[in-house]
Amino acid sequence: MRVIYSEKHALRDAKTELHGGQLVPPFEAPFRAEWILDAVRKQGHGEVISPDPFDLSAARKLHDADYLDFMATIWERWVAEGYKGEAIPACFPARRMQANRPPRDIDGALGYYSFAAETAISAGTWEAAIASMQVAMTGAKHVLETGKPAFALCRPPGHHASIDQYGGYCFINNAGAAAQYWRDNGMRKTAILDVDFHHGNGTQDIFYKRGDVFFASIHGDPLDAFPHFLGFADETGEGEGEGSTVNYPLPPGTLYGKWKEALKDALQRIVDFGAEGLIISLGVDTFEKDPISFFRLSSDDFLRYGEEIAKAGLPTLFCMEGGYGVKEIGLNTANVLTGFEAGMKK
Ligand code: 7XA
Ligand code: ZN
Repeated sequence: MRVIYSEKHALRDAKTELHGGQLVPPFEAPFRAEWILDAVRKQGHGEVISPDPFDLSAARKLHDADYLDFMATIWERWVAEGYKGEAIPACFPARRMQANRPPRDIDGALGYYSFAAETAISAGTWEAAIASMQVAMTGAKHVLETGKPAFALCRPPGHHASIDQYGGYCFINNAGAAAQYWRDNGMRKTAILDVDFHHGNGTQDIFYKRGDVFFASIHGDPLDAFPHFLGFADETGEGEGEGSTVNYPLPPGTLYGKWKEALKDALQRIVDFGAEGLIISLGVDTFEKDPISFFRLSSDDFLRYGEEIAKAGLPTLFCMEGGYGVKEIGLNTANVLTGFEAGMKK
């Protein structure tokens, strides 16, 4: 399978994450991409290419202009303020406050343009985020031109980045940019299936009122898992998007059997929708040993579900999202791709 990878991911190298009341080294760190790249090469998915230099025009159709301007300038502003640490939000527009006036003050702006506090902005973050979007879009281009699958080794991930907020380690919605590329280049309907452990709140937000991009997400019940405030089963889309969002919140301890039922249902819904292409938001934090999640998938389960996805028979792009801490993140990612290729041959 064609793999798209940019060394610029390493520019995203924050030193802090707010976790359990402490500033710890971030779970979302450069070694992740290296481990994953090694493993996909080991399983023979070795044709690795660099991304094309896509500009932000697709991202401008997903994210508000003022959000993108904020992201492009926040680190320089933070340094100019004289702060010594990394940029972390601390004050948010919560219930019964007004969320319609972007503050001039930098602390206010950080809270306005984010939805959570774990993700610290550091030097190079924005450049890496743009490269990650380019990785996804280059994968989308490859799939559209050849009809063959591709793996976009995106880092930083993207599925939490909403119309106007970053968080959950995400800044630009990479899968969304890939879908937008397909839409802008002739595909009438497309689908994003998010199999990361965490709900893809950003992707849902972006496409919630659109009828051209179906969004399905299988994830830890938000009552028990980040991002906590979106991803419930009663969220089904709005306006033109009514019926084109589906959520499968699942409880702590979920094993592959139950998870697979959701997967099969989601794939059927995507086929019924008439999607001409499929983007998988591929997080491997559903693994039983993931340090921040609570599903119980084994390494073999990743092979099996790769095969299931292939049964949909759609041109498919895999975009990397989460998966942390343990060496198996590489094996599990490669297993999905290997399983998918095996499924294509059946
Ligand atoms: O898919 N999203 C992630 O893997 C990021 C989750 C961030 C959780 C932070 C909870 N303190
Ligand atoms: Zn995740």
